[in-house]
Amino acid sequence: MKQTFDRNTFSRGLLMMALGASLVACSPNESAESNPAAVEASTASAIEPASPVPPAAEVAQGNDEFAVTGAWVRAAPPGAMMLAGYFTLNKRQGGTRRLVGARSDAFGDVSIHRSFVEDGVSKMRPAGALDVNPDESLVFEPGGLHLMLMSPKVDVSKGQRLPIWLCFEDGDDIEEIEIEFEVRAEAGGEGNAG
Ligand SMILES: [Cu+2]
Repeated sequence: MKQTFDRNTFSRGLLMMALGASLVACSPNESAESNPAAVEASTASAIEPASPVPPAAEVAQGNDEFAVTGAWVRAAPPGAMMLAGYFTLNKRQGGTRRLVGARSDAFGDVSIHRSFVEDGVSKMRPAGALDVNPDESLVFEPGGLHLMLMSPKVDVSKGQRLPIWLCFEDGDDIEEIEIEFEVRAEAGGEGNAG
């Protein structure tokens, strides 16, 4: 199977950095107001790492344990039988859990794939179960991990929202978490003409 390969890796990396920075920025700095020097230092450090990326107004989906941001499906021409979904998954609390699959009534089949380049040709294969570790982002992005979405049963044109369930190992059970994916031309979303 062939696919077009696009390199958003750099900008996605910046986004991850920004997400990381925003998490750190949540802790209040109580000493800043009473100490002018501290204000200056904290302002400088707050601006520097975040500046390449506009502030993400995006609300995380998921539950108390898993946070999912940037969930989107790449828009495809009418009649396309193969689409791809992307998102960033973070562990909010608790230890390592395994992402074992995904499913959706909107598609005939959903699986987790990983793209790679071999002899200059972009290929992909099933990724198997993936560990989700605390303090680590599991990033599904063009050219890397993706949800392989086969045989759409619903309208998958731009602007549509599709429910996809992420399946996590939970002892002998599977815990399923519903995530809403937006169909977009490219990552970035609102205001991005693509
Ligand atoms: Cu694939």
